[in-house]
Amino acid sequence: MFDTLQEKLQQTFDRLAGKGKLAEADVDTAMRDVRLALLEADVNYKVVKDFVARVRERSVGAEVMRSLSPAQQVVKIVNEELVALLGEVARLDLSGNSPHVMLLVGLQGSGKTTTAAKLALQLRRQGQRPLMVAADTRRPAAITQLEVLGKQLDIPVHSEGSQVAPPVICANGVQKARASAYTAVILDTGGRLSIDDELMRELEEICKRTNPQEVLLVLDAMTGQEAVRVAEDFHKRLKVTGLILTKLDGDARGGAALSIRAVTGIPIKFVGVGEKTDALEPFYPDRMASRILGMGDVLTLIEKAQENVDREESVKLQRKLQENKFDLDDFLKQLQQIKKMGSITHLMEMIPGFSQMAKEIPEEVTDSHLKRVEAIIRSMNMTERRDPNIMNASRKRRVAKGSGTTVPDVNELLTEFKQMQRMMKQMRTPRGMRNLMNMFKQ
Ligand SMILES: Nc1nc2c(ncn2[C@@H]2O[C@H](COP(=O)(O)OP(=O)(O)OP(=O)(O)O)[C@@H](O)[C@H]2O)c(=O)[nH]1
Ligand SMILES: [Mg+2]
Repeated sequence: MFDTLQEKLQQTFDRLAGKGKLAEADVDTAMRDVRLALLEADVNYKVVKDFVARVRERSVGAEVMRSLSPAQQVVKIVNEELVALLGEVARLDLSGNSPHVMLLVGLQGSGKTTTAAKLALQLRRQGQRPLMVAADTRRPAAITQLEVLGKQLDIPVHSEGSQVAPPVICANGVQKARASAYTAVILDTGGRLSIDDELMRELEEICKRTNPQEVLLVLDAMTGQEAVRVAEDFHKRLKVTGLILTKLDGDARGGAALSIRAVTGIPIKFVGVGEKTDALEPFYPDRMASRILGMGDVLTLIEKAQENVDREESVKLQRKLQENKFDLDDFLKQLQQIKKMGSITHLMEMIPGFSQMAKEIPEEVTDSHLKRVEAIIRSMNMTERRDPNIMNASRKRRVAKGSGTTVPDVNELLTEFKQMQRMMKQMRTPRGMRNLMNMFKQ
């Protein structure tokens, strides 16, 4: 999902990450790249223009936070603006008396019938009793398609063949729902290759007869700006209450998702992420933004760091790393900062590439391991912490006793620390860091 855009933005941020301080010129270059990336992703021209202007203004004037590097701040601002662009969390309106009538509309092949089934399944999982209505009488196989899905999910379908007019079928469906205590009715309507007057009149008639609580416009995300135009046209004739963007799983660009809310003002309520009936997700702007930025939950991580890590302290640490003077006492300080941020496994889960690994390590293991490490370092005196090479047999025995561990435990820590020092050397360059990450990914 959104692979191309993600890659482009990542490159932009990588270039920024090399900079200690951001000059206005750096921000300008970065914003030019962001602008290009968004335009290539087929985001609406005006939306891009406003977006970049907002990010630029905030980045240049941003008050410098102690805990974030300037580049991280730009990422944070881009993220916040993406979330704002994507809109708010908007749920289905299930208030008032049942049955709640949901009308699905959209062009041919956009995913209405599939989405009707997906939606019915979600509603049932929420404790509703859904009824689906087959009101697409134009395409011969359309009714069967919905009936097959209904059987598969064990959700009833109301149909009357293809000779009855769709508004009548819909009205009867709602009537039946009322009589049989169904709590939600999902109306699957026919699509057209393009919007025409006949289709619109039919849909208006259905609205008049069934008074739907939700008019959900189903759009194929892969059609990009075309989807945005379709949404505007539908909205002129019907009061669309929400959008469902389908085929996001195949959408490498993301143009529709990023523009549609800003251009039409209609909230995205669900996204379709696959052909299976459970591949429908409620839409969360914040999660979508982090997906676009390709950062797992790195942003949450940045926020945590912002709360807990003193930037001056980390600059000092960085200098030590560069001069290769990182010792066990620094290590202890690092551990304490990490501890302040929460459990290590939880932190790892938020870093892309590490999340899989984190799942494989039971939490008790890492956290109890950390406690032991901390106890051992605390039992060492400052000279030992600064130069672990002086640790001989008797010193090791003393430390093991003081920390309630064993000599093999102490040995293990000293070996680990040596390995870590070696790794740190590699991490001093961005390239080394990337190699290291790739190593973990494999
Ligand atoms: N990958 C993927 N495919 C989807 C998604 N939603 C729908 N599809 C596929 O898109 C195709 C068209 O879906 P339909 O549900 O038949 O579309 P429709 O809007 O009902 O089409 P008409 O009834 O002809 O107007 C089918 O092959 C679906 O499996 C999705 O979220 N992801
Ligand atoms: Mg259909």
